Amino acid sequence: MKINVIGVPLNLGCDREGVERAPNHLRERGLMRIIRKNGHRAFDLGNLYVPLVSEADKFARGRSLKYLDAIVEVNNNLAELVYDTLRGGAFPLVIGGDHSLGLGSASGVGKSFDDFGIIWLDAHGDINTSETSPSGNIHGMPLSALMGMGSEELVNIYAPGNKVNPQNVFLVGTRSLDEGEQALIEREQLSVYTMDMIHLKGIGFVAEDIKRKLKERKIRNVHFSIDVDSIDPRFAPGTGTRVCEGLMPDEFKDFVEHILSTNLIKSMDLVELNPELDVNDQTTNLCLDIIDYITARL
Ligand code: DIR
Ligand code: MN
Ligand code: MN
Ligand code: MN
Repeated sequence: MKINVIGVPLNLGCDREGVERAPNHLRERGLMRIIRKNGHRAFDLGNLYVPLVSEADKFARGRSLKYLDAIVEVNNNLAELVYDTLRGGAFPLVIGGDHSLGLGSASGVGKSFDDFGIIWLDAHGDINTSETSPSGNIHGMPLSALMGMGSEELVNIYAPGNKVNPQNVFLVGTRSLDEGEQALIEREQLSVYTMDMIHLKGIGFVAEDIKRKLKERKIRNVHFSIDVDSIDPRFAPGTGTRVCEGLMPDEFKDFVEHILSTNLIKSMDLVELNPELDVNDQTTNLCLDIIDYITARL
C-alpha cells in the first residue's frame, strides 16, 4: 500500500510544549524504515506549517477557544492534504501534535467518502464545546465540532457544517469526561465504550460490537484517531493529560487487530505523544511498536 506520512507539529490545542516535537522525534527513531519494512511504499510529506503565535493570540478570540485562528489555519491545510492523499489512492498517516488536528484530518476524510465512521481511541471524550470546556484547549473539542456542535469556526473548517453523523462515531477507552461531555453523550446517544465496560466485557467484545454496528449501518470507510493517552500511563507516560486505569498495550493491540481485519480503516491519526514528558523514550518506543503493529496489518 502507499502510505503518506504527514507530520503536524501543533501544540496550540493543548497549550503545552513538547508534543510538537513528536513527528521529528519518531522520524529520528526510524518511523519511515518501520513502515517500509512492512512492505509499504511510504512517503514522508514533511511537517505542516504551524503559524508563529504570541501570548496575545492565545485569548484573541475569547478565553474558551485558545489560539483559534492558528488552529483553524493548520486544520484547513491538513484536511486538504488528507483529501489529496486519499484521492491519490494512498493511506494518510497523520502524526501529531495535539488532538485538535483530528478536526482537519477527519474533515479531509469526510470530503473523500460520503459515508464514513470515526473510531476515537482516547482517555477523554474530546467532545467539549467552547461553552462546556473547562480549559479552553481546543484539543478537547474536535470530535463535537466534527459532529456539528460548538463554535462555528471549528464546525466550518474546510467545508461548511458537520462532517460525520453522530451515529457513526465510536469512543473507546473513555475514562475522563467533563460534565458537558456527559450531557452531550446522552443527548446524542453516542456509542461510548468506557474503560469500565472494557474491564467488564473485554476489549474483543467491544471491537466486535463496533464491527457489528458498522456493518448494520453499512459504513464502508472508517477514520481511526488514536490518542496515546488511551494507553495506561504506566506504559505511556509521555503525554500531557495522563489518566490512570487505561488500556494495556496488549488490549490495544487486540483491539487494533479486530478493527483492521475489517479492511474499513482508510486513515489514521497518532497524537499527543510528548517526548519531553517521556521516561527513557518508553512512550516513543511504544508508538513505534504500535505503528509497526498497525502497518503490518494494513
Ligand atoms: C479536558 C482534557 N477534557 C479538556 N481533554 C483532553 O480540556 O477539555 N483531551 N486532554 O485529550
Ligand atoms: Mn484526545
Ligand atoms: Mn486524551
Ligand atoms: Mn480478541
